[in-house]
Amino acid sequence: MDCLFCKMVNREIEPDVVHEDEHVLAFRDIKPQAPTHVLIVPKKHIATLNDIDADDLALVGRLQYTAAQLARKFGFADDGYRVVMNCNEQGGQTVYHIHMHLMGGRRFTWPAG
Ligand code: DGP
Repeated sequence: MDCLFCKMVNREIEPDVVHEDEHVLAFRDIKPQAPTHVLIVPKKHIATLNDIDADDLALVGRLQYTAAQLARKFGFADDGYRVVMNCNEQGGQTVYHIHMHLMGGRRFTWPAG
């Protein structure tokens, strides 16, 4: 399958990994939007948030759990941080394998652009 994040999961491309377990890989974003910007991806290929099915609920929860664990590890859990999941073209999705952006180390504004 010609999916960038599957290639990272399979190590055809070597990402800068910050966490890995049986179900999830987390690595640094190539174009960081914050002092720490990590992408948390399920090892299972799911193209968009619209493609999540009932069997994936624990997996999606694991993405959020991993984000909170990493926020603690990076030291910004208490100060605060931003998690984002973009869906489809108008949502700003550019890689069609779901991923959670975890960004920390600066103040974020709202609403998002
Ligand atoms: P999104 O726009 O939500 O689909 O986010 C895709 C993110 O993927 C974007 O922040 C940039 C990042 N990205 C794209 N190509 C690469 C790559 O080759 N390596 C890494 N580490 N990140 C990438």
